[in-house]
Amino acid sequence: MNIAAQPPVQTDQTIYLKDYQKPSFLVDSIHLDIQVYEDHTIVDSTLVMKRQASGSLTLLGRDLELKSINLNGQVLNSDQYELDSEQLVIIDAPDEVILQTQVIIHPESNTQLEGLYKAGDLYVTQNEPEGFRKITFYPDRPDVLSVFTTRVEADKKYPVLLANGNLLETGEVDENRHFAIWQDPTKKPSYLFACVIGDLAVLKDRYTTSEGRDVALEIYAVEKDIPKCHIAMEALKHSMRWDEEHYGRPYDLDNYMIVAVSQFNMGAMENKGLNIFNTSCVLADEEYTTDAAIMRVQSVIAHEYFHNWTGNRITCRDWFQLCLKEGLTVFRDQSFSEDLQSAAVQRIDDVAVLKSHQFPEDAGPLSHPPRPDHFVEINNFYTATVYEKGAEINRMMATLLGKDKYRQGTDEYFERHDGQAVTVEDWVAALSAGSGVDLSNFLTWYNQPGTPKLEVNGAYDATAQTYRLSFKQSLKAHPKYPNLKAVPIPIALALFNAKSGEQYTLHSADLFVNDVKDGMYLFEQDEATIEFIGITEQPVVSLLRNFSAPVNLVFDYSNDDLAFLIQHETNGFNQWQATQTLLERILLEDHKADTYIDAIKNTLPDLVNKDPLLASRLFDVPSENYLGSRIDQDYEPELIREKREAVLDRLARELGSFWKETYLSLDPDMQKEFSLAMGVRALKNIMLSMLARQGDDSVFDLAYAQYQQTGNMSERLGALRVLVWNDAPQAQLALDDFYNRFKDEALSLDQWFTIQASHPCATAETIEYLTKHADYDLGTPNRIRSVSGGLASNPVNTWSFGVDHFIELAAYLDEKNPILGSRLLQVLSRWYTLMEPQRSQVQQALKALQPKVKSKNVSETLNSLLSI
Ligand code: B3K
Ligand code: ZN
Repeated sequence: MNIAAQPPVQTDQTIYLKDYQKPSFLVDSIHLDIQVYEDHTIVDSTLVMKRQASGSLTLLGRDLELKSINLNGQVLNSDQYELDSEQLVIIDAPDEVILQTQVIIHPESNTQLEGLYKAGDLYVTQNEPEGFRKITFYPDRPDVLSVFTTRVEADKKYPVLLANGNLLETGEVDENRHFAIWQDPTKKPSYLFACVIGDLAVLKDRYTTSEGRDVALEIYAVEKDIPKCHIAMEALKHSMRWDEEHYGRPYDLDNYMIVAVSQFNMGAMENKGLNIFNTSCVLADEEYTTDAAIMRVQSVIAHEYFHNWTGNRITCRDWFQLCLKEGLTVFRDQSFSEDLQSAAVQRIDDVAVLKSHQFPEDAGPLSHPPRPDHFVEINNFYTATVYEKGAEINRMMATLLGKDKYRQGTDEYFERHDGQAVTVEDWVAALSAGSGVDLSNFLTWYNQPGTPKLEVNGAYDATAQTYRLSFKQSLKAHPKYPNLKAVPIPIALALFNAKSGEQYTLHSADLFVNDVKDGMYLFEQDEATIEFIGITEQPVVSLLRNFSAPVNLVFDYSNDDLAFLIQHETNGFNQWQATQTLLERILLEDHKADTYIDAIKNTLPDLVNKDPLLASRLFDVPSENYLGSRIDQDYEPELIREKREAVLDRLARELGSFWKETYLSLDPDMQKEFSLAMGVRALKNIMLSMLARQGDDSVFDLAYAQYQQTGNMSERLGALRVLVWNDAPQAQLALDDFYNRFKDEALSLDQWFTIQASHPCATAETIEYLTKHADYDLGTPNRIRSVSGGLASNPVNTWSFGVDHFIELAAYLDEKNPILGSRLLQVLSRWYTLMEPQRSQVQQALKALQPKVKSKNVSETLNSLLSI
């Protein structure tokens, strides 16, 4: 039997949250038998199912060649089921069903990196959100949980055969082929199924949980990369301990495996007991990867591990609830990372990502609530809004509750819902019940798009010695989401005595009954006012300390107030925020740079020695992309570049000999902790680029010496960047040297591509040279991103020759890898803010792409981009 699937009848492809229905059948168990051959793979499956609601028995399947189908022991005739390219519907299914199917799939030609695919010589899976239906027919939705038993069979040239759970049996089929049988005792949804078949080496360790369970830890990678897996292994053990200590959650299986894959669409995947990772998120080594990459590895290892409880044991009822697991797990990994380095710097880095990615997303055509109420392609909703804004909502609730009540709330969530597929409402209800604090108002945050504008006014009455703050919140109207409501906004604040620099102890006036406890005010209405008494001198207010809510703050600070905060604020995050606010005024509103320069001069030289990591962030000047995202019309990227360059040049000039003296005095090897050494390395690289701005050519000798003498990738790359971006005489020599040193190290070589693609003066020819290079590979997302991401970091280039690059790439990837194609197209999402004629030119180019695209992924993104 060989049955060709018919295309489904085309209807509106939008799926709505309001249409959610319970699955009509549950799956008690699934037995999978996956036999891999070079030119095809055979998948046999046996599903034991029971009816739980009325409705047809529908199994989802895509790109499957159905070879046989058998229900309760009887072969089914073609009039007993309906098959199209998306699903298999069994007509008149009884209430208890044992369904056996055999299908043929083609991982060897699967370029979409979804389902089972071959990456080099390695077979791996990626099933979240809807990849499992490309492996076998199944009710592939997260609220169908089942016990999986998996037999994997392959040629012996693939010695490693992995699947989720415990290894039950291994054996030979014949002299060339072998098999392994795995069983996962925990019920799980199909998106968490994984298997891996290949020739890999392994790093092993063990961990004993707080319950005394002895867990075998294994990280699989190609042999030469095993030495780069130690940092990930340490991070894994650290995460396991951290989750026990902070959330009371021990690990539940006897093994935990991680596999490193070089061709992967995103960072990593939390498959139960068998995580699959992009090499970029598991391999970490000072010689080959940067400090930022090392920090990312640790946070992604933690993130995927934390999913074991927030995502796997308690999963999502449907994909609209994605932020339930992602928002919470990001908040958990951010908290973990705050313990690894300075908490203030971690917060700065997390907020910088939020403001540069999520805020613009939420202000443009791709805006959606953290929990959207409709989608066409769920893969398009793994967004900064779902992840980062989702994390902020959890952070706000956790901050408001405080440590103990938050823990009571999360304990209640795990107690109530372990083993279930739940909703955002379930989470907020459990957190409220456990803590005894009603948090139901926070649901509004999940259901509305847009970044709230928080307008605050301050008035000091010297005679009465009072300081009054008035608050107002508003949201931009959204065509698809009317009825926007006020949200609860926790505002952490402090008042400083402008004369002495001392912080006031806060007292609310009786007149206004307000709860400002521990420097936190919860603003829940459209408008409100609070007043403080006993304010003896003009105060400077510091608002949204630690970025206590994801809002756009509008407060009429004077530049002197901001300079004051740079110098006196004790909250490192708000100290950084003051530098950024001041710089935004200089760069976007043409304020003079003098106050900023003076504040930096007064603060930074001291801080460089006291807290090098924080000091390195206080030198941040908002990126051209971020500044562009603050402009809603007539945006001219060149103008922003000019202004930004002018401020940086001035900073370079005004601090004179400070740069060189500090550069020569800093030594990362003298630091006791990794995070301090990381700060010193970041500072040294800043100093180098400032020296280059000073026009002193001897900087290139310093940079070249740093490049050659170091064994550390952050130092080597920092130096290389200064040489290449300044077209130094040594630039080509260093680039060639870098290539020769690292040509067999894919992640390092990615950096070689990025540094050239992100050259501020890169041209269409630069990009052509890189994309035609022998090492460029359209089958490896990391390599594509190394060029496209580098190009995208320069808006001047992106909006000129970059437009064709992104449009051509989206057209190519539409068929080959639509998840990535859709993602890369989003780089053009702010086209409508450009000054004419650029605006119309990009619009025309996007419109011309419309008739060419076929995938739901790319077409949904393109339609949204053009709908503004
Ligand atoms: N849950 C996965 C993301 C899957 C993305 C599918 N397009 C990784 C993570 O967030 O942990
Ligand atoms: Zn996640």
